[in-house]
Amino acid sequence: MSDALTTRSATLFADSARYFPGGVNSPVRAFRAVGGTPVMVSEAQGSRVTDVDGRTFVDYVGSWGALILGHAASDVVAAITEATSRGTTYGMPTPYEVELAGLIQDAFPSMERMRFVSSGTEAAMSAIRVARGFTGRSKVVMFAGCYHGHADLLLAQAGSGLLTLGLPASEGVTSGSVADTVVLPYNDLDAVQEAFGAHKDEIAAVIVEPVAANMGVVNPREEFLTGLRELTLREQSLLIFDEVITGFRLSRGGAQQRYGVVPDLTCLGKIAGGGLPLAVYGGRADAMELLAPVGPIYQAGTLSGNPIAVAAGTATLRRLAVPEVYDTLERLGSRLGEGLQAAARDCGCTCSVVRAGSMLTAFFTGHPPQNYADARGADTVRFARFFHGMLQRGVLLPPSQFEAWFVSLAHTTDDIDHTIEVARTAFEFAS
Ligand code: KE4
Repeated sequence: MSDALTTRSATLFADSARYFPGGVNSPVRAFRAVGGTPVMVSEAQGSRVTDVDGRTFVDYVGSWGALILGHAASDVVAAITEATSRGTTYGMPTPYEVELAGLIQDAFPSMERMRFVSSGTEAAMSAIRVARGFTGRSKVVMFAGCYHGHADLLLAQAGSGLLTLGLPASEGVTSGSVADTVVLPYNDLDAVQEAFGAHKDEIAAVIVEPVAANMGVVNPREEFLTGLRELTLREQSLLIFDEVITGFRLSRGGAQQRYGVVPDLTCLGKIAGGGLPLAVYGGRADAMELLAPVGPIYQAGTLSGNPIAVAAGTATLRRLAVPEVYDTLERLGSRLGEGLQAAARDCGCTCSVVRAGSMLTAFFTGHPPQNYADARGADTVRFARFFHGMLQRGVLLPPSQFEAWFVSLAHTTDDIDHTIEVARTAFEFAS
């Protein structure tokens, strides 16, 4: 394991645990899925993070996908600095939000109206509230293995039968909170069809990660997304694409551009805020105009549309408005994905690399997962050994088999080739 790497990290992490449960402000950072002491980051630049022990790593966490330009991108830092000199928050409308909204709507024309919030959780929970208010219905379909933040109604796991209502997936979430949540297998259109039959005229929305990334990267089967679109149109439910990860990642217009499927509502986050606390939900004007102060659906936020976060998002989206950037991301992503798969094959290691653009997951399983049950079959013990094999050699991966690696525009071909070489050794170590 990497404890030898983390002497000062270990000391500081022990200190952190005096304040924060598990020593972290978000569970996955605690390395519980891979063991060892977490990397305690002191700074980051470009494609690299540096820990408190002075160790530098090629970083594929990228703040969980937010930093598509890399760490401390100069134009983002300049925009934040300039915005801060004008004040940090006003609690009043600003022209800066209008400019960012224009950049977002140019990339996502389906977002006829939108609201800025401070997290992906807020975006998803608010989008569902709009869908419920717009349709007058209460039930929500989601998919096992997809994650839409930690709002109670979305911390649900599949009930006993496929069509039974959700069960709490967390202590503290009441059965009442998930009583209207139906959890189905990802990529299973028949199950969705049956759910609409079992809950006729009761389903307000279907929410989906159009390319799943929270069970590791799992691509939609052919016709899955178009099937969801057809079913929700026929049943007069709203289709919500949670593009908090895929938005501006898979293409400038996210998965809905890549797959040509237009949802009724979209959630964005991470990249849209340039790595600062900003997320977005929006879509059909006839639904979004039901929001206060225009209509009867309430949603609010003290720091919604915060000008510093807006500045970071604006600087980021301006950079992404240059079409060539997605050619670069595709080139780097495919080089990494193909190199990793070849390295695993050469080492005789059972590993399936699943990629979508500049994000990927190396599953320690024989076949690319199609859903959560498949993904859960991956060998997490061998992933943990692989993770530490990489960490010890200066490459930081997301510390879980069920997360995505993210390539940024700051990663170089040399970074990718170095990562592949290190992976050859780490695959051996994991075997
Ligand atoms: P936040 O509330 O964490 O800003 O966003 C929730 C969310 C919503 N939708 C999708 C598709 C997401 O991936 C997320 C959050 N992603 C995780 C990473 N898998 C955040 C990392 C963490 O929880 O620390």
